[in-house]
Amino acid sequence: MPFDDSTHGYSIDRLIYVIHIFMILLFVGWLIFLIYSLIKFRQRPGHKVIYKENHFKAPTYIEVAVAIFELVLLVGFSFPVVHHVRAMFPPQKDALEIRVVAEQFAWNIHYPGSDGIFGKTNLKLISSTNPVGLDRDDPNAKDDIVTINQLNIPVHKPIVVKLSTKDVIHSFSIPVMRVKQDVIPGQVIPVWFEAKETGNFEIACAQLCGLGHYRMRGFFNIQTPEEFNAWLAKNAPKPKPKPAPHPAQPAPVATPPVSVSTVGTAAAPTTGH
Ligand SMILES: [Cu+2]
Repeated sequence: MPFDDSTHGYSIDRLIYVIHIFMILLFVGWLIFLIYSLIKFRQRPGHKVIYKENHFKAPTYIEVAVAIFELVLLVGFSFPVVHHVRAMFPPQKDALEIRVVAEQFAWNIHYPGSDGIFGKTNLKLISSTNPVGLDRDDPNAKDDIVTINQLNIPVHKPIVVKLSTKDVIHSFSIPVMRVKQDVIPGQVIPVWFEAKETGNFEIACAQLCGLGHYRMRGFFNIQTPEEFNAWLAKNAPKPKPKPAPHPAQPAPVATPPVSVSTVGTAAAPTTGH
């Protein structure tokens, strides 16, 4: 298992271990039975095949025991984990909400900025320099931060990531957070996690989403709250510089218009001779 840095990771890991131990037991049990049958019922002189059904009690008991154990796995282990990880979202006031918009082939990561409110986005504003279509005229958007393939979070704080995609199905995967969620066109899917320790890790796209799939490697940095705030401040949009007042200058001397036909043949000014 990869390093587990999330508060809920142990419950997922435990479930995976229990299922694997159970599968190993089943595999070994069936293998022993298969080898036993191959030897016991092999063709040999003095033994004839009997085409008659025999009813044994033992297989029925074993089958029932396996079914009961699977039910325990499902109800006792899986349901609580799924409930905790997928339904018990942290209260909004305690969590940091981040939007992640997937596209071929990048993760666009949108932070609400210091006001904690996401600015409006608009499909029509999406461009190569504005990958999430943020409306910078919206007052709430003024402090919003958008990064590409760079997800920074503070440690010991619940993080809610709202996942969406511009094009195809991607899969948002952070192994150290035990998070893997398909990102579906037309849907906004929330996931949450909380980091236990600081460190630098990676985001992967876990669905083959096209030729550039491999490029959807993102960087996932878990920072101390101080480092995170400093990072936010560093990446905050700079206020637009006010246009400098026009200095009182004489109007530039208008150059005489050059007609198109003379451009190629116009002689260079002969000043300085
Ligand atoms: Cu992808």
